[in-house]
Parts: sequence; C-alpha cells; structure tokens
Amino acid sequence: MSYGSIPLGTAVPASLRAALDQGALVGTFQLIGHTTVTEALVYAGADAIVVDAEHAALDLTTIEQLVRAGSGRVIVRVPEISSAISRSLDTGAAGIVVPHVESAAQAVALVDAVRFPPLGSRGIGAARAAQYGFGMADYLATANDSLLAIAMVETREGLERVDEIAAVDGLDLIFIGPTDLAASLGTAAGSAEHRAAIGRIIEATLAAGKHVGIHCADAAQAAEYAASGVRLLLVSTDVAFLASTANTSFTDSRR
Ligand code: 3PY
Ligand code: MG
Repeated sequence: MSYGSIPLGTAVPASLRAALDQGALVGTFQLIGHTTVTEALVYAGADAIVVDAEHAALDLTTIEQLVRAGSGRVIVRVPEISSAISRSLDTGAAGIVVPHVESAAQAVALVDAVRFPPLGSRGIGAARAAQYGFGMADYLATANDSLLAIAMVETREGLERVDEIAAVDGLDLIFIGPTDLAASLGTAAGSAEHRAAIGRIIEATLAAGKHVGIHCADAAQAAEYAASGVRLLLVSTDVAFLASTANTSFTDSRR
C-alpha cells in the first residue's frame, strides 16, 4: 500500500439504503471480530461491510463494537430469522441480511422483523441505535426508510421462487450467495448452469424493481456484475484479503 494524506471512505453515509438508490456500493464481509479490521476497511474505502454472524464466531457484544467502528456502514448477516434481527439493529446496524431465503413467506417475516409498526413488528427499545432513548423520536421517524432488509437467494428452492421473493413489499435487495447456490444446484461455481442461475436471479430481481447484490471472488468479477446492474458488490472477505496477501508475500519472498 502507499501512504496518503487524503482519508478515503471516511464520510459517514446518511443511509446505505439511500446510497444504493444512487449507485453501486462496494465492500466486503467481515469475519474477524475486531474493531481495527472494521476501521481499516472503512479507511480502505469500503462503502458497506457485512459482519458475518452466520459463519463467524461473533457475539452480540462484539457486533455492537464493529457497528460502532463502522460509522454507518455495517450491515449484519444473522444466521436466521430470529430475535438476532432486532438485537443487531438495536446496536445501530444499517441493515440485515438473512441467508437461505426460499419463499415469499420467509421474506415477509424478514421485512416484518426489520420494520417498526405499522410496516412490521420490530420492538422499540432505548438501545444504541436510538442513542439510548435520547434520539428515539428521530430514530423511529427514519428507521423504516433507512434500514436495509436483504434476503439471500442461494438455493435451488430460492431460485425457483425468486419471482415471489422479489415481489415482497419492503424487501430492498436480493443478495446472491454463489457458493451455496452452486452446492445446492449440484454444479461447479462458474459452470454454465451456475451462471444461468445467477443471471436469472439478477434479471428477476431487477424486473421486480429491487436491488441485487452478490458475493464476488475478486475485483474483475465485481466489475462484470456491476455491468449487469448489480448494486451491492461484496468482494472477498477480511480473512481472505489477509490470508491471500500474506500468502503471496511469503511465497514471493522465498523466490
Ligand atoms: C455464499 O456464496 O453462499 C454466500 O453465502 C456468500 O457469502
Ligand atoms: Mg451462503
């Protein structure tokens, strides 16, 4: 890396949901439970960081620290539709990702858990998101419009029902999980069947007037998906960035 005098990616976004309406957001998944990683990713220019509580050993106390460090850029991937949604949002997260959504009913339940009445049934609490009560009026007035409700489609069942999932009111974005999708289809990532399935999800989601996102292996793949209208481009993961850069450096140093 080079040292610079202009801090990149440090302006606090008013709302990631509003930013998505303006153009593509680039970021990554965070699995390492330390605020230094979140801050480094923000300074590196991440528009959005999805903290991965589906696959990483992250408890809610850690998630709150990462949200705090992420200055409005942190979305939480919860393991499933449960109280983890409201608890994560109460930390001040900018949105929720639910993996393995396979029906409209599940997408409806996701939206219901993310939105306050009358759009949903999220409970009201004087938590960090509402500045411990001091910012409650403002939070209640803006949360339903600013928080992102994201459903992952990453199985054969989800693919088959993508039209009904994408039609669910209040759902902002369908995020594609290419690895699980390949496994569920019983095909290799990058195969013609896999590519067609991804294309079908992108097309159906855009046709429903929703945004679409995808996990990308690298920048070249992200650029390719951006050209197809994909708006949330999560490239690699924090661990993979660390491991691959370290591995390349170690290997090159032994030459
Ligand atoms: C997948 O590819 O299955 C994902 O969940 C992306 O992280
Ligand atoms: Mg997955």
